[in-house]
Amino acid sequence: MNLAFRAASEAAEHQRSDGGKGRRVVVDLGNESQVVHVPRFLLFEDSWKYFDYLNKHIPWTRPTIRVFGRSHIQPRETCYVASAGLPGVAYSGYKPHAYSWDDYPPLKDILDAVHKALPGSSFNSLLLNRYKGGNDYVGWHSDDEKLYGPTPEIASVSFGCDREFLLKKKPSKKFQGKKGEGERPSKRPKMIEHPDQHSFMLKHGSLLLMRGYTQRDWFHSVPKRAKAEAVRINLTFRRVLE
Ligand SMILES: O=C(O)CCC(=O)C(=O)O
Ligand SMILES: [Mn+2]
Repeated sequence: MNLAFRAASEAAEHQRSDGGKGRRVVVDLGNESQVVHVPRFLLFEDSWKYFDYLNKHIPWTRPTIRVFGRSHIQPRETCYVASAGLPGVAYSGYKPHAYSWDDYPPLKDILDAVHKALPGSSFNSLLLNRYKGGNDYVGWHSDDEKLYGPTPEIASVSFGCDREFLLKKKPSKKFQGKKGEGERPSKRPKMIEHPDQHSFMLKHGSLLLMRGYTQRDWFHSVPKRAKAEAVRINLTFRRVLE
């Protein structure tokens, strides 16, 4: 798809609530997958206070993980916080210790703000990531673990260095459409064309929500960026099913 067409079609899919602060962009990825981007979710100054607190107080670790049968040091630091009594989370052969919300009270304030911005949401766990520079990254993956259910909402709040967040459609397993026999082109329902890659610049104090079938149908990543020298902290709030 050429870039001009892509820009026009994305603009048509976006709903912009207002032009300034609190602007919310809803991107329809097709097939009941959506992303909501709120570039200025938290106030700039408050966001630096959260950044400094998290940078200093979270017990960051760089665990060894297994990818395609080989051990690697995870290319970013991490920590996990969850409500008591939830089933444990595991990814890439690593089972993080679940810290308590009570240990880090500012996380509860951020969680409250997320719940307020997303009526009906009720997150009970949080994966934190710290990218110490442009060599730290998260590769292509989806958070499609069974314990999040078939249509998980994942709310991502970012602090510090701006980093690009990419979404790429998974290859489809089967041919999904069926041509009606003897149907004339003019009678076919109008199809909205959805690009199969998207990019979001996740800025200091921003919120990005993935919902619907985004984890089933799309991969996401935060690639290496030589010029992103400063530290970035990202929080992904999730709901573990009980
Ligand atoms: O850092 C980000 O923006 C995304 C992190 C992520 O995808 C994850 O922790 O699963
Ligand atoms: Mn993820």
